[in-house]
Amino acid sequence: EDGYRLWLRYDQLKNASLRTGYESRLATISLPGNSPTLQVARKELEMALSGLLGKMVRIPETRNPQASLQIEKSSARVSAQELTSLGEEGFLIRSTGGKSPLLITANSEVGLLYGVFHFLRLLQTEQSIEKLNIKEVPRLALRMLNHWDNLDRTVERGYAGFSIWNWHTLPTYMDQRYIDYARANASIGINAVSITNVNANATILTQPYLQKVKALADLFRAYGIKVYLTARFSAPVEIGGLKTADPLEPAVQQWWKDKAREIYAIIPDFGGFLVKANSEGQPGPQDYKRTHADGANMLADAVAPFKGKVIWRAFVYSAEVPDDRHKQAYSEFLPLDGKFRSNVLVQVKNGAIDFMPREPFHPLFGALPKTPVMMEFQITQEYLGQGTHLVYLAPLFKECLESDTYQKGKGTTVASTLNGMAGVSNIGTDINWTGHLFGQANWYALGRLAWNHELSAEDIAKEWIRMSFSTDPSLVSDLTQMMLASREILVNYMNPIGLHHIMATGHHYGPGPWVADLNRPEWNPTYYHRADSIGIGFNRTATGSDALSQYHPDAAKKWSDPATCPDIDLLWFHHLPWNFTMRSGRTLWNELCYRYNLGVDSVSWMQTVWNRQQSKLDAQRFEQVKMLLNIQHQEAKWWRDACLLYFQSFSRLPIPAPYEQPAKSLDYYKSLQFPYAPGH
Ligand code: BDP
Repeated sequence: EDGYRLWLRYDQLKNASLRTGYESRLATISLPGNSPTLQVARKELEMALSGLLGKMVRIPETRNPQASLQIEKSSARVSAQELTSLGEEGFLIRSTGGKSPLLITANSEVGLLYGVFHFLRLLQTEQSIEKLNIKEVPRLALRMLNHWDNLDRTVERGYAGFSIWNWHTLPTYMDQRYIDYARANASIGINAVSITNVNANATILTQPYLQKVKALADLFRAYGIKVYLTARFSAPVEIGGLKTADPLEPAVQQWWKDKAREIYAIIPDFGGFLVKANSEGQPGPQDYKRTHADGANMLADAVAPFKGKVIWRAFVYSAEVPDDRHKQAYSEFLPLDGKFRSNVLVQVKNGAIDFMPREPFHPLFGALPKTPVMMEFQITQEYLGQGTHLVYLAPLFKECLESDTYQKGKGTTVASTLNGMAGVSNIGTDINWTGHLFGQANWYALGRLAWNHELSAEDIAKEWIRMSFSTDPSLVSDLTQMMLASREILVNYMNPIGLHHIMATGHHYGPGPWVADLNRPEWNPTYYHRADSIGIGFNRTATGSDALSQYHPDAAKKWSDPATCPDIDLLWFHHLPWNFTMRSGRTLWNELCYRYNLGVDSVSWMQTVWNRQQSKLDAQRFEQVKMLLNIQHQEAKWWRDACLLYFQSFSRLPIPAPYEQPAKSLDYYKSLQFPYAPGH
């Protein structure tokens, strides 16, 4: 068991009576047609049922009106009204019991494929299929993975090996991984993938590379997945021979129009461009004193005739250093609301800083009523223990999605303001795809939540565990508890009480709260925690940077006063004295000590939970996770000791007696170097 099969394992069901029940209910299957998508659906069903039922299952291409499972487009057994309500990608699974056939229907073939995967999930998780009436319609039209993969196959912030795209052997050699990748994505409803790094390389837009991209797009089409590319804003200069990339320059506009036509001639359903501009040194319209809207609209006009989209990222940096980086994207984009073409989506990270273990939601959500907005989550764990820590991210995703922006009155959740959702991929060439086995759950959760943000983190965890390991109730319950707690555990040992961005420089691996020598002030951890002899935290209220004013007053209210600000966000919004009294009755300093220690102890608890399920787990995956939990435990201690020692140099207070005292000196922790840690 190396984890390669992800959640699509299809081993024989252990419960014999359940198996027999399924077998008789699925004795004959009608799935007429042989289009690429239907062939994919048929093959998946054949493989899955053969595995789950432990006997060879073959499904003919012809219609069989007597079959016990009917899979058909726009079924006459369903009212026209009901069919309409399914939209383009929704599906219906219905069984009325008795001898009447089971039905999977949808308006499109991809909808049928989604229905098939959903149905298989029911079998994998051992649900009854006797009386089903399942109607699923995706909440968001655009459900996307963003790969930060470079053409040399390194992956920015990738911790699972190299890029799965082998640009050298494409387009002729089609790796089996591409197929399994598409299956996995289709099984959770991902319908778009951007395959290149946002720190873009214009070479991807040249003919030889477009032919390689075409090979992937041709394969992914059957799975309902559209391919997007990142567009380097300066491409007209770098590969087009122009002197400028000014978006208002007609020659530049024409270059992009020609490029779009060239791409669409090769990939007729090309999704469009994802763009990072004027951010962290990337070129952009501001290089020519134009706005983000000018840049986005130029590209939008180029792809519009082909129904393409432009996804423009709001993760920007201005040349001048802002008084608070928190305010940057909002200040830049708010005045542009209503100025973007209709085929532009603005992609906003979940929080205003950068994929921290915990961030309040980004103030742009709900603040751009005239602009379609997409969520950008990070699945790869850049700031969350990278490839070595077990952190289930659905609670983080949910916390943000359910936050109330109040922008259209109470209950305007972040989720309700979205037009799409993207996750920065954690996929690489590692045998189990994601490095840490539990990273698979984060890929899975992103897809499931993009499909339906109302699913609970717990239900998603349970599905994933049942499909990935087993349906044994004690195993499911233990692993679910561990997964649900894991994010808060990491927050405790890394960034408790609203602390953020105190990671080491560049690679962001391990603690570096002391770092103060980077070029831009807002790259330094000291900028974020602001520890001094009086206290710690970033004052973002009206008496500080006033980032709070970027939120709707009703959303900001609870944060504005330390007395009402939830503990989890306290030092995000306030600079408080070391002896400030917390809700727990502890002083702030003692609470910090408590949280860091709780984090470490909780990793021990995760180890206990994992170890006690050993007999129900296969040896290979058990050992792998066990070893990684050992690392996580060591690193949690490292975080605790390094941070407490450093903050102690300001608080001048003792680490209370019950807690383990740091093993080494602050200088020791500061001296640690990681020259080969995966970074940029
Ligand atoms: C930061 C990463 C950097 C990315 C950047 C981005 O450290 O590698 O290029 O985000 O989102 O989190 O563009």
